[in-house]
Amino acid sequence: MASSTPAPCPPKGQALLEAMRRHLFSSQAKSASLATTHDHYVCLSLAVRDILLTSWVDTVDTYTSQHVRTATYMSAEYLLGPHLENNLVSLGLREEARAACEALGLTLEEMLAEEPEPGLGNGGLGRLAACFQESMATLELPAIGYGIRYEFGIFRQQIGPTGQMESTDPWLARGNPWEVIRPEWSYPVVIGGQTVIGVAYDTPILGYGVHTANTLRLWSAQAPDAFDFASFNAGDYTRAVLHKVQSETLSKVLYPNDELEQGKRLRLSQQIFFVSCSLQDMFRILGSQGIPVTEFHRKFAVQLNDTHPAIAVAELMRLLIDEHGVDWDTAWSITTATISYTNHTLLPEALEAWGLELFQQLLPRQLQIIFEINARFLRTLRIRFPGQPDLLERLSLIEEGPHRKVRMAHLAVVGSHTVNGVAELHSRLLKENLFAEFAQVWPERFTNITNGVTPRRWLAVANPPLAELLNDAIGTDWCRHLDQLRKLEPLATDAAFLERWQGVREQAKERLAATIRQDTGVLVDPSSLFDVQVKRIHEYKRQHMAALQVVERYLRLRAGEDLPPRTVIFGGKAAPGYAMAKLIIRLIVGMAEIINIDPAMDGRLRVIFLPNFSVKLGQKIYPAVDLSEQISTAGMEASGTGNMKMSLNGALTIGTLDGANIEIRDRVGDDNFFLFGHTAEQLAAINRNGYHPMPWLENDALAKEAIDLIGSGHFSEGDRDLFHPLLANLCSSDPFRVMADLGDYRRAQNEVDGAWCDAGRWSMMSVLNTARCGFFSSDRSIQEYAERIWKVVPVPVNSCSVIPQSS
Ligand code: KOT
Repeated sequence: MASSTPAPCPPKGQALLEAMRRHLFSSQAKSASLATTHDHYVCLSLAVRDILLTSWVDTVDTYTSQHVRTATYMSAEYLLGPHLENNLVSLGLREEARAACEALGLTLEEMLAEEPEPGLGNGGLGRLAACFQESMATLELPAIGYGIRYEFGIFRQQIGPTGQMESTDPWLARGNPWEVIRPEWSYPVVIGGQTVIGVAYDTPILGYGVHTANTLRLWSAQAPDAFDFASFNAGDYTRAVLHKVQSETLSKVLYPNDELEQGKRLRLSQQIFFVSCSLQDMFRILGSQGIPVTEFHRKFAVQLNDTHPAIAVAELMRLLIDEHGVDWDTAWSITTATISYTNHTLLPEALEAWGLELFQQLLPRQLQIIFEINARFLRTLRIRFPGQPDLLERLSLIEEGPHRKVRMAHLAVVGSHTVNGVAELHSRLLKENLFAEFAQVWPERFTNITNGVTPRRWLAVANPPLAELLNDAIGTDWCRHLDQLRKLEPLATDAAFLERWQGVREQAKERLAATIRQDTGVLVDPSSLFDVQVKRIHEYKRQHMAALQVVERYLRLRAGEDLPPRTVIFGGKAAPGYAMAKLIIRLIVGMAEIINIDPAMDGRLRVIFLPNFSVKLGQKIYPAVDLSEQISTAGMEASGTGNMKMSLNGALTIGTLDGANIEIRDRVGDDNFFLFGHTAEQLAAINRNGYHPMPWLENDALAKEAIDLIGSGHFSEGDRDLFHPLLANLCSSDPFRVMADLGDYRRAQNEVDGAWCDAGRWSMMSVLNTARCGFFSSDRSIQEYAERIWKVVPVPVNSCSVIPQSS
């Protein structure tokens, strides 16, 4: 531990310091001489928690005494990221905490580095849920987040010579100072005839600069009776603990598939487990406030985060009818008045459909209810659309055929009053394709709410130098009202401001360069163009197209072309069973190995694969991005949210007309966005005529050369077979239309090179990206959900704890 003269501590810092010392004794049971860095992290977290507890308790009291209408968000995933710094920023105590740490001879950075992040999500969907929780608290909306307390979150990724290697994420191994167990709020769930108990673990979600601290309630599975004494007494110890082990497996691990459904028994069990606990908890709250169950829909709005919690439709019906004695018709009006559903993908492989046999085994009563819902639904359809049996079959909740299945998306649509997509294009395609016929039946049910990201974590926490520059230039309001960033526009041509802007960007890039060196051993030049694609590895996101572009650049540099220096940075996890995605990682790693040591590159090209992309790592990366790669096949990325984080932090986007890219470009202006590629409509037309990549490839000598170089084993130590599956796929079916877009992608990349050479112009474009991105705040998204879907209004919390103004 560093020893230094204690810095003078401001009063609130002094209070934190005293609380840390107290917790070292009372919570960690240690003397200062034995305390580890982790002990100090825990003490600081507990000291911060002590401060926010007042708000948390007061928030619950306010909501309870005022019988407020409450939004509940049901999500199988929450990709929260670390809590400590976010809470410090929300409380306006970051500098005070820094001083307190320094008084103990520590640094705040050391403390922050100790926090394991709760990685309870795969990617965009889980991260969105986390941004939404924070925005709901900041907007002072009564809300509860419900989910699963996975003991192991998303796997940790290491990168070796053979690509991705996975290991477990025991994020709870050293305890979790941010949660409170509530054993008094436990509920039984019957799955496959066996009862499992869900126990509530609560985490406070603090709003920024307000007294609201909402609750994220995650369920942990427990066996009802830990021990089967009959078996134990009969000498069969293994059998005695079997049920306990089986039960607790339920919340053991997060499924690591992003946008791929595997139809596993445990997965369906996880879904009913957390959905049933959450709904039972809502009934408990109703009861405790003396509200009749027939008022359920007036007390609660339930938002389904994709179809993972769609079983809620049947489970709410079951609880109303079987447990609370409500008749079918009343139960159905309550259910459909309560539930709404957000769709996050059009990819067919992500659509959940559970085999009837499995469903029958695990959830026979819920299946019976689904059949009844379906029978009544089909009856109304038959009356409205007589003589159209095909239509009925297509809309049915049950997929017919040799393996009959329950279609969870259909259950969600039928059981909801509102269905939304997450960006304009996505919502339109939902209505035109996936749910076209549902949209004819219920046109008013479908709407769009474009995603957003929280400016607190993704600007104030991730990029303090930029936050400070903004505070100086336009005041501090932007953090709660991101539209205020507009005030930056006139400064985009102010030389003195641009110089400070450049300084902020350089700092971020130097910081990332240091991380890259630490994590990969590679030295990169912070003055080079940082070209970044970080997200889950998926063929539709086309990391392989970016990789091809890098190989082309390598060939051009070797041929003596003069191109401005670039550092191309990739990061992201591949689902462990997704061979093609893993092969793409392997290609990037293979390229990096050769290119980074090639003297012919003369520092003009570096390729980096940053291992274990996470919220924590994202906080270091997003502020340092010059060029944001958003290159999915048009029509495939529902929205994207990394695109927003990068643009908000001053990156320029190279992207297709896909997801929220379209809306980003509309706002930042087409001069400040590098557009390329076919539109979704153009691709649909190409598909109708029969797509083949060869004609595109035959006219493209550079692409051919790049593919040949990869095929020659240049990036795989002479192994010509390794990348064959990837290359053969690109040259035969090319399902994601890489070849159709590659030429235009190259043209746009050349434009990027040209623009980068005019540093002044680039800076101006960078400022305009930040200035015009205020729309993409998750506060705006949540405001729309609250007003248009949930009909939930802000309820300010008056607390006796003092919230200092923004830091
Ligand atoms: C995963 C499994 C089933 C259904 C959907 C998914 C899914 C979708 N997981 N992540 N997404 C992403 O969600 C983000 C938030 O809406 C979007 O920005 C992104 O485009 C989706 O790919």
